Amino acid sequence: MTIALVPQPVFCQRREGPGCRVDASIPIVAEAGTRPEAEVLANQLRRVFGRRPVVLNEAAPELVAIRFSCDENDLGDEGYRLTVHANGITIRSERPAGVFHGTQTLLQLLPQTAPGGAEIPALEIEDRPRFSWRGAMLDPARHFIPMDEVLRFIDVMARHHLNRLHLHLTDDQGWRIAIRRYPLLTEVGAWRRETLNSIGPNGERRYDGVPHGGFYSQDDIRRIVAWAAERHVTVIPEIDLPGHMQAAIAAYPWLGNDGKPCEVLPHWGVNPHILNAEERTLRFCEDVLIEVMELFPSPWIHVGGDEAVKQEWTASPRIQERIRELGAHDEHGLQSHIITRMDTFLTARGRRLIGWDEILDGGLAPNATVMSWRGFAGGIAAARQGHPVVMTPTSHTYFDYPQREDATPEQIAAGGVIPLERVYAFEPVPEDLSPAEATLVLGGQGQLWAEGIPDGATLDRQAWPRLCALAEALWSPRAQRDWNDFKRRMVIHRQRLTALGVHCWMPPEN
Ligand code: TNX
Repeated sequence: MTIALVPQPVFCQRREGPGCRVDASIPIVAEAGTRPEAEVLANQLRRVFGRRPVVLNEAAPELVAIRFSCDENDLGDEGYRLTVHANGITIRSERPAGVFHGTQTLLQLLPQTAPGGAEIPALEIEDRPRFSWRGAMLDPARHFIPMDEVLRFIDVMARHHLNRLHLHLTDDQGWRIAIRRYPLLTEVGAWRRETLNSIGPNGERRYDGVPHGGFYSQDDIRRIVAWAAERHVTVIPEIDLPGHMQAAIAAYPWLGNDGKPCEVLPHWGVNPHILNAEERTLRFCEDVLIEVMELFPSPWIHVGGDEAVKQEWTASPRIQERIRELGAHDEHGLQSHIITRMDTFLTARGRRLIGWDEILDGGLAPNATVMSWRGFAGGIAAARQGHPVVMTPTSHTYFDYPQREDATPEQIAAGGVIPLERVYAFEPVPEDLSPAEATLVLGGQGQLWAEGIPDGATLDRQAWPRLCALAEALWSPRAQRDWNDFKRRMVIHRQRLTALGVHCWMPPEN
């Protein structure tokens, strides 16, 4: 049997002697504290063996079993030691997250289906991540993503030790999270009349004439968060403000600058509508964040801050007066004032604000974490000011861009091609950072902006296998990265993805 793990563990060595035969009769013995991980593994093994192994709290030492323990002290929050020998399989860690990562590696050592059981060779793996933020971003705002797709996506993420799911829940084209206090956000804001589907020869926009929409109820959100938590994935919600808010302004025109009704936007691109800065509007943002915090236990709450076009603010006498009232100097100062107010609000409630790198403009809020998307420069600037950073540059992590050189000209125009090899070469820590500044780089994340992703199969082809390459860039030691070896492992790994129902795209030469 060829061992082909993605991401590549820190240390993996085969041992002399017989391996371990595993079938549905092998019990999982979960020490106190690891029962939830055992239940998830038992369910996943049901798919392999056709029958679910039993989960026990303890068992005689001579019983051949899959054993979990959490009493190591040198593996960090997420590390694990996985040993396979004739007498059984052990996964040891410091914490349940480590045990979970061990189970996901174990699944990669088994065939996708083996009703009669399978043999795993004797081996030893010791593993821990290089970065703590190994993320993916989904954009249900542009095209709604049904619940089962989100849950399945989390499963495949977890299989690669990815541990942060950023949900871009609101944008001009749709508001996707129910907020009790403002029901029109979803009654109105979750639905658009139609969607742009092409540009005509004279540059005219063509629409499909088909209404589009959907949203997650608060119960749906709780289900996503719980499903992710069982897989040690933290879900980071994003409420994008003060720009990218047209769906909310369509629902509540008093949030905007001209008070006139507008519609949920049916096309793409950077759009001039922006929130006003009245006290009532800032309270609206805080009210929304209160319900968001009730639903998402994540330490980080994302408030967007990107592409907030200031022309409505410049043109509005009322906003100019407001800038003076708040002592904000100019429009950038006003943006900074709004973000800093949200920062204070979140910090007082024990959370941390995170935003796109435009939150640097006009001065960074004191507790902010920055997602650096316009290259690495924003991340470097933030780290130099002592702020944590997640690297999300368009050059390596925009998986809405095509991955093949033969993409259509429109697709390429959207931002250029990002082939698998480029993702594999992604290095989140820029060389110009000092070692102390480098520790502020939490990791990186792949973005699946969904203007061009109308369904699950397209989502899969944009996401996979690039997220496999990203997972390895973020998990495995830098010195171990080896593109040719990765390509070889991917030939096998791709079959696993296919068996999981993932529409994985691979370059023709592979
Ligand atoms: C820029 S990245 C955006 C998104 C678009 C994306 C398309 C960022 C913070 N804003 O609104 O969907 O480009 O690639």
